[in-house]
Amino acid sequence: MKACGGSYSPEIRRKYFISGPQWAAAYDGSALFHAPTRPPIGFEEVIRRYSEIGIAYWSTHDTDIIRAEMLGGAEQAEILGRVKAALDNYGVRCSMVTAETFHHAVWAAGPAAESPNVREYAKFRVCNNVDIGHDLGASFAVYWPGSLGYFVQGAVEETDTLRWYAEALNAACEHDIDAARRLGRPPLKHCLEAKPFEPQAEILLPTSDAMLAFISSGLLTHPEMVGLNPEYLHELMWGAAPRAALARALLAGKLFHFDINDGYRLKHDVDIGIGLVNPLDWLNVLVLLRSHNYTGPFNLDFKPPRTTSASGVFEVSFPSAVDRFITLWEMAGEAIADPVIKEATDALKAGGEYSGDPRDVQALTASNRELLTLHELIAHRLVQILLGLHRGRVFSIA
Ligand code: XLS
Ligand code: MG
Ligand code: MG
Repeated sequence: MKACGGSYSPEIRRKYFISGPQWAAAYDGSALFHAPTRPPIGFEEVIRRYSEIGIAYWSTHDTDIIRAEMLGGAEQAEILGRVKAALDNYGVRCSMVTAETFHHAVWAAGPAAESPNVREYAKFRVCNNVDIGHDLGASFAVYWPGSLGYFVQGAVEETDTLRWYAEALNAACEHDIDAARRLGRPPLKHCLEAKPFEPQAEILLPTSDAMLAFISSGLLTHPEMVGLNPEYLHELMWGAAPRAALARALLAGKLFHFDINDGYRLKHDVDIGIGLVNPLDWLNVLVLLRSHNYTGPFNLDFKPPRTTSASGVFEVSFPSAVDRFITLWEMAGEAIADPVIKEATDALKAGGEYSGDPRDVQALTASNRELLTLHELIAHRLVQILLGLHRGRVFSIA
């Protein structure tokens, strides 16, 4: 890392609303066909290492820190006490909590299963998650309904399942309204996170757009409390342009939280660190978010590769991901202020000079013909900014 250079100090890193998930640092390398490659690690160590790196915020699933059997009991209070002590001790803040409704065997038929008892349990879990969030000082609750779907067709009735899922979210929002009032805190921002496939074969809310429709379907009692936590790769996985998906969320006023990572189109959820696969697309995503004053968290929801060692997770994975984010964010600022891009964009917006018959299609086309070459010029300029060519970086050719 020293030889690579270009890293930012922890003080600089702390200026950004970047959060490190408990589960990302604790990912041991296991997968369907893969045994773990790293030993387990607890929250105290993760919070300490995040603090050293300069990751100012921490996020967690309920079951990342509290075993399912202990949730809501005396052990929960004891563990949360230790979490708060670690956060205080290392100067890290909890930004987001999320209820795990996909891993445990109880969710075999999902959080909105046919069984009323399982659905009651799901309500307990999301309400308890709200309590954990307030206790830890979080501002966001995330819901990833990855188990809301099926493997085999015909047994699951989609409209019932979606109604039942809405009931759990309604319970969480109503519980939150009471909790917030009681505690004198603002209610949490409740964020839905879509993924098009995995772990179910077919998912009932597979994209951020499907979730926007669900939020305004009339099924939610508090749609104003519910927004999105898009994940960069989850949009790419179904073949979307992540930037366009984010733009639709921005227009709806629902871009609350953002999971950042990278990967490949139409593949499984490889959760690679931000900017290692699609740095140009990432630059463009951040140009959009900066221009629209997005102020929510950037949550490092990636998985340190199985080839990275336990110390490499904190020596390489996290600091390098944070630093690529900061560099791309600052480059996005450069792109927004770039005089060439600005002049080209202004010219495009002014349109070709033409004052003849407004329905003369030939003349209208001709008046914009030269101007539209600027699209490609802008794209070239963005690549120049990404590669440093705009600052005079050149290669001498023998
Ligand atoms: C899984 C999701 C998950 C959520 C939180 O693919 O990204 O990690 O972000 O449950
Ligand atoms: Mg995620
Ligand atoms: Mg993912």
